[in-house]
Amino acid sequence: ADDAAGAVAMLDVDDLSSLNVATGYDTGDRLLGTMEDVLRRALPEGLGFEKLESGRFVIWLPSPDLDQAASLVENLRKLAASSFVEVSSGPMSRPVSAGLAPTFAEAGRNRALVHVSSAVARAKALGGNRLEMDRGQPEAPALIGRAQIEAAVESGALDYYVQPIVDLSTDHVAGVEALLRWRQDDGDVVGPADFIHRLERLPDVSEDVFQDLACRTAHPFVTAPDPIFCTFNISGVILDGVGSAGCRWMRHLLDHIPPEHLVVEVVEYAVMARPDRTADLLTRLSAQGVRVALDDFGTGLSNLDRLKELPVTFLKLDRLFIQDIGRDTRCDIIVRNMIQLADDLGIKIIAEGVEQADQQKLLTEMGAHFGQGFHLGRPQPAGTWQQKLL
Ligand code: G
Ligand code: MN
Repeated sequence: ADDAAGAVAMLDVDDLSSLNVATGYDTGDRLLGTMEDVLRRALPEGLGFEKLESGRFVIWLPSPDLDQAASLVENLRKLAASSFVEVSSGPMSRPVSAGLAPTFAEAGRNRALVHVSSAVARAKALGGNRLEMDRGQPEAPALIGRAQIEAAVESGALDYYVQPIVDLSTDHVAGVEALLRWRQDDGDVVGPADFIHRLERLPDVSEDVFQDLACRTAHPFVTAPDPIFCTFNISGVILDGVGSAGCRWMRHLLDHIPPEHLVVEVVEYAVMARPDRTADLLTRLSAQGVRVALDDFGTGLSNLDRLKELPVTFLKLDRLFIQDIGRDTRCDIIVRNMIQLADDLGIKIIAEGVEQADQQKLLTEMGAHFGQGFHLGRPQPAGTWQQKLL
């Protein structure tokens, strides 16, 4: 019953967003369009492919023989990687990573996509521009369905933790960041990075369960006699403009939580993936009084134009810069100037990863507005911080 029925291949352009940054937002789309044409012409008779919303190409193959499929997929990968678009500086192309995995009739399409995505992720981790196979089966991570989510929420195993964000000038807790946590049967507590990709469908079928959980978490903090703000991370997967899952999620929260105590944290790559739609959504939220934080700022593809265009209230300075302040002069210079830049723009810095007292002291002296980190308070179940803070 466990015999592979066929195979699935996936092609994914390496670092497409850097192309958009370098040459304008539609270059990536144009390049994907060219690849689509090339693939359509190169595919053997009878084989179809689909282009996922994320810009990845998926090819379903009727034979389970991975080694035989590998040479076909490797050819397609090379063709895609040699596709190019013309921009002002000349032809532009990008390396392409590929994955290949078996499909199992009874496991369905999603299971196959989990396997092949993990093969692509491995290809990228190995430097990209290559094909990796996932032979799948035994220890494949099971998909998580609605019943399982509901049971985990019911038992309290799946819940939000919160971590305080401290006003460094007064030492008072100004807000909390809500962090989704799932206690496993073996006692391990894992974060979304460990299970998001296993949800049955994205946006998940249990969207409403997550919405209720978020509301219940924020409510005590934002309605206390001395209310503090609550921040939520919005994943790039659901942040896709007005009408998206991210938008529905925010609307639900706003039905229950006063906007002035809500903050949404977005990471840069999420903004990059859909710049126009994301900006539109964030602008609307901001007009309603919800504040926006740019998360993990300073790593990845930090583009200062985000600060020019987006309605940003907080800049969360990545802990990479905080961990060496006081020891590495360059870090000090970067942090001090980031604070100055934020001040001049009317933006508040939240220093992430404050793990030691001397870091807090230095940041306060430098004029950083807020801090967050193990030294100031660890992420703990919302109820625990509720008792200490309210
Ligand atoms: O990037 P973001 O703001 O979402 O970061 C939240 C994550 O950072 C949480 O998973 C939390 O556990 C972790 N975190 C919070 N404080 C610290 C800290 O002081 N040091 C480290 N290494 N991680 C931290
Ligand atoms: Mn965050």
